[in-house]
Amino acid sequence: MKKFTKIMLSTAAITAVSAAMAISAMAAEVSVSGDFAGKYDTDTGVITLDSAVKSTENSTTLLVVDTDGTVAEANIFQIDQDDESQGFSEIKLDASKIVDGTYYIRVGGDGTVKTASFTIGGEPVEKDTKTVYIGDVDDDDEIGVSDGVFVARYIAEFEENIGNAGAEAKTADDADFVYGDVDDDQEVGVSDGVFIARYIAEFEENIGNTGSTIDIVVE
Ligand SMILES: [Ca+2]
Ligand SMILES: [Ca+2]
Repeated sequence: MKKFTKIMLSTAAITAVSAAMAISAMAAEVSVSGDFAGKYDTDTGVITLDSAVKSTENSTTLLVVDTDGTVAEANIFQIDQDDESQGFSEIKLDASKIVDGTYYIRVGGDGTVKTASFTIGGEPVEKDTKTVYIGDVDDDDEIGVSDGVFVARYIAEFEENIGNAGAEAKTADDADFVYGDVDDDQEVGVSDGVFIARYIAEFEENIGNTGSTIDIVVE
């Protein structure tokens, strides 16, 4: 005898996660991976499994979504009893209640347990950034002689009067940034000094990125 019972329970377990955590605004789709694959759409709250996990004649398969791998009534999102044609492949969460964190999807009940997980966010979305001019190492928002001097002193391994030359930071896109590096090789070397000097002399070629702006994350 076949049953087609599907029970959708509340999202209480998810909402219990600290509301202080930021709701992620990152990529609209997050991949689900583990014993099975799928994706989670952060906009719609729909989890789609690539291959449905099918029940057998005498088993019950549970879909449990939780944040620490435990199974409890409150985090059983779907009970699929022998829906042989579909198994289940899609489930909808309340996207507005999902906060950053790692979620585990556990499918079992027929003697085996399969687990997959997905992670939303992981770090604050809102970062303080400031716009800097590439090559500006004395932090006066322009490229001038002192920047060239500071970079030259940094290259000569002076430790004073070098401004920010050689200091590392992250860009708003999470790329590495080194103050004074205008040829984008992640270090400050002679070519950076030459490019900055050429920029000051108003050359328009062979100046690297000197004078361009970039958004830097403020620690
Ligand atoms: Ca400057
Ligand atoms: Ca460089």
